[in-house]
Amino acid sequence: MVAFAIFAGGYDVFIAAYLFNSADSSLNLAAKYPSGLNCSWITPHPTNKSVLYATNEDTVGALQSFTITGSTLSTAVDTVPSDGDDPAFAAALSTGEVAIMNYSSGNGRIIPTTTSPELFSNDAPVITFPPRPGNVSHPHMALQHGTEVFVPDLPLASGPRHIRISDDRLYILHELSSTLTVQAIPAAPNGTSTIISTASIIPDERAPGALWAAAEIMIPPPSARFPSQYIYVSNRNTGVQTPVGDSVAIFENLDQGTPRERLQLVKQVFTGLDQIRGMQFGGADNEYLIAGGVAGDAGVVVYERVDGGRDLAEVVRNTDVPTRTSFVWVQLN
Ligand SMILES: *[C@@H]1O[C@H](CO)[C@@H](O)[C@H](O)[C@H]1NC(C)=O
Ligand SMILES: *[C@@H]1O[C@H](CO)[C@@H](O)[C@H](O)[C@H]1NC(C)=O
Ligand SMILES: *[C@@H]1O[C@H](CO)[C@@H](O)[C@H](O)[C@H]1NC(C)=O
Ligand SMILES: *[C@@H]1O[C@H](CO)[C@@H](O)[C@H](O)[C@H]1NC(C)=O
Ligand SMILES: CC(=O)N[C@H]1CO[C@H](CO)[C@@H](O)[C@@H]1O
Repeated sequence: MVAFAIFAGGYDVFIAAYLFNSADSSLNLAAKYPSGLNCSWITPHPTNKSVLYATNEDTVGALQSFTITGSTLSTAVDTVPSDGDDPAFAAALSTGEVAIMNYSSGNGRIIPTTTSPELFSNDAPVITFPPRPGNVSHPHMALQHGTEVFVPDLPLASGPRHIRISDDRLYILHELSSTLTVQAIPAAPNGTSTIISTASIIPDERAPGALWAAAEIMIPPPSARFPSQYIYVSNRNTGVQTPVGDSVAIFENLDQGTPRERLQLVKQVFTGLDQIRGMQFGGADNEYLIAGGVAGDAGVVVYERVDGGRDLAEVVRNTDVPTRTSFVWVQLN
């Protein structure tokens, strides 16, 4: 038996804790732990699994820290302002700092921690990103790559939203065009690289009245159990929803490093969820995926990767909390 606690943030005033047991495929809501308003993004410390960070996605946002003991969560240990509006993302860096990006005010902070990872220093400067003509910058994520932090900025035509780096490649999921692209990692400090391949992530079975806005990208590393690498991206239909809900699209990058390198769709897995903003892999081999919608009332669903990772099989659903937007897995035994 393998048991997990799965913490889940969302647009509310609590972090939900679910217990997932793989032996009997059960997923139960265990508790709702109080947080600041709209803890839409939660993320673990990179090495200390008992420390959790959460954003407060609000006008004048904040970053909060919590400690995890088993499957329980503390009240907020520390809270520091993000010095901007609507931080929709935070990432703990290997340096002990926590990057938080203010989606609506085009700025962010890289906040140091002090004597322990849940205590913040409030003296970090505000980083303001260059505004686009007639618009504000919309920094949507922060991803550490060595000594650099990459920040996708949404207002460009295609709307880069979330990114992943794997095997010398930068994969970008574009919200406004609902496309996935792959390119070489640009050289530091201000390099650029050309896009090698672009693929639409929108399913062929298009709902009339759909408005697509891609959200999350995950690339679990290959393992003995899943030797081939696949790219999992989430669709969000922000228009008229249908009963089949949004899909997770599974891609592979074929013939990497050759002139024939290209992204290829493997499968569209329909979830019944409404706008999958966040999803996260869990388990020793990243064999499980939990996803939730930011709208509707479909709750959260755990999938198992099957067919070597080329497909997802539903394990269990829980609708106790109608919407959730980000997840952190903790293995309990
Ligand atoms: C934060 O929560 C409040 C109350 O639920 C809501 O009115 C507001 O729109 C939320 N903010 C965002 C950015 O969703
Ligand atoms: C993780 O952080 C907690 C809270 O600061 C601390 O008590 C614990 O010793 C840390 N664990 C490790 C392995 O550093
Ligand atoms: C600013 O960017 C956002 C996100 O890309 C877009 O929805 C909005 O229409 C843009 N506003 C203007 C004035 O271009
Ligand atoms: C990189 O670009 C930023 C923003 O334009 C600029 O402030 C910085 O000086 C550049 N760094 C180098 C080393 O060129
Ligand atoms: C500290 C800081 O830069 N705050 C800015 C946050 O964003 C708002 C606009 O939404 C600016 O007015 C603040 O100056």
